[in-house]
Amino acid sequence: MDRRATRYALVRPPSPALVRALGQAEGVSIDLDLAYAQHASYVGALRELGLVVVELEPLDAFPDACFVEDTAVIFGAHALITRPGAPSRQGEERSVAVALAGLGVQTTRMQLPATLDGGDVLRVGNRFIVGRSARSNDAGVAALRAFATSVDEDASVIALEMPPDLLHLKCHCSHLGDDAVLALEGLMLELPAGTRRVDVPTAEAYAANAVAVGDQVLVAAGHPRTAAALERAGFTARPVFTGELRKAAGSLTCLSILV
Ligand code: CIR
Repeated sequence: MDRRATRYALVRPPSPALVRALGQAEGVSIDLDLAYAQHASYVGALRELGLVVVELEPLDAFPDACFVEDTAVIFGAHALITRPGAPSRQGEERSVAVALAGLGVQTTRMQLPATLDGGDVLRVGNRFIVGRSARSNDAGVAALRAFATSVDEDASVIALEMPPDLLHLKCHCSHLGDDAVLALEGLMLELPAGTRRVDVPTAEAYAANAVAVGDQVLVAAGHPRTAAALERAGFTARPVFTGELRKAAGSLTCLSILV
């Protein structure tokens, strides 16, 4: 398997259309200026981790386009370009595919009737755990399996049924490198032997989605018990504020694709 270090972060700033993004609760409104500022500070934090940030153009025709993670699954020098599960998001992936190809990533396109959101895919080494959700269907899981095993014949893909009220698997867990995960306490995950697990208390569930680069972890601000658990496990927790993006069901990993 390709174990190159992460070098690039692909991001897309929100456009004014963000106010129409999916997943907003009744009566909640997004402050666009604050959303732009929080996105910019997230991007700044990625740069501080030493990543080269590639910024895609905002897409006004796609209110959810800043949540780039859902459009691609990276595996070493390869990417599966998804068909996002929400019809209003299908098409976001086109410019992501072009940008990834420009970085030298080998891209594979997912075909009808498959749908899959990158937010449903947790990878630990060459094991993929994928949420079967309202966004990611059986054909999407099969396409992920075909992709993963074409890159590494020993790769495995395990599907996990998501409860209807959970948008994505990674709302409740995230990858901390090839041998560790951050996960909501009680979440059952079939992790490879030897994987370290850092548990997130239920009261801080939103913080289970974090972005790790080496031993540095961007974690949602205001979740001190999760930050402390990460520090105890040897990571450095770096709080970032994404409250306005959270109003559109966004968390931290969804705002970037790490290559
Ligand atoms: C959506 O519902 O598709 C967006 N409003 C939020 C997507 C969040 N994606 C992610 O966490 N991977």
